[in-house]
Amino acid sequence: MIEIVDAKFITSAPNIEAAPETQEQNEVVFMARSNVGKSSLLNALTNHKGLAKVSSTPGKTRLINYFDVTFIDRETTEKKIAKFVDLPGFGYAKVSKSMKHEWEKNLTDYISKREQIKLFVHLIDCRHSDLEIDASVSEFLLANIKENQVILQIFTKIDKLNQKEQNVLRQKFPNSMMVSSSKKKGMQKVITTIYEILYEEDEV
Ligand SMILES: Nc1nc2c(ncn2[C@@H]2O[C@H](COP(=O)(O)OP(=O)(O)O)[C@@H](O)[C@H]2O)c(=O)[nH]1
Ligand SMILES: [Mg+2]
Repeated sequence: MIEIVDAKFITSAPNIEAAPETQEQNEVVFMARSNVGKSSLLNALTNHKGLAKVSSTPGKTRLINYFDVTFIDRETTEKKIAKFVDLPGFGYAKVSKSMKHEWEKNLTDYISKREQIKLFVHLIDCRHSDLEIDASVSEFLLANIKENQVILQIFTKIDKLNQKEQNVLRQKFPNSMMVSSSKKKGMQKVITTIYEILYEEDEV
């Protein structure tokens, strides 16, 4: 079994130029519209309540936040380090137009140019699976992704859907995952999947 045994905040950066200079391609980038549950998921995955501050004010965080995360394989007791990157929420309305532009450029720059990224985790609120903004994010990712990078789509707040609604969503998006951070559902599967994408690519 794969577990996350340690997670700690490293630093924040306003843009790609200020991002940490690292060698490995071990960044897992979490991206979502504001309020989709990104901070809650980061906290739940790392079992660390205050890691990413769960903010009630949409779009409050405008910095790229870095966390060092330690995985352990319980069978071999081998540990591996990754960086979880909390990108600012997109589609945030309460800023001026010019600021919004500047800010979106920072995000798109980061996504398209940061070579340390291995995995893009795109979070979508399960109750709003057809929003234009998420479609354009998916499109942008597909257009800009490099050969050895991976996209993982995860629906959040799955506790808000009944079983039938969950099944419909699962059929519609068979390659996506579903989680509930508040009910701690789907965490193990997400952790294992991230681990496999980061470290077991050669064995597939
Ligand atoms: N029902 C439910 N609510 C959630 C879940 N995850 C987050 N929330 C709530 O959604 C709101 C936004 O969560 P947050 O993690 O701050 O979203 P972020 O803006 O994407 O970082 C908060 O009120 C959370 O309590 C979940 O799995 N289920
Ligand atoms: Mg947040």
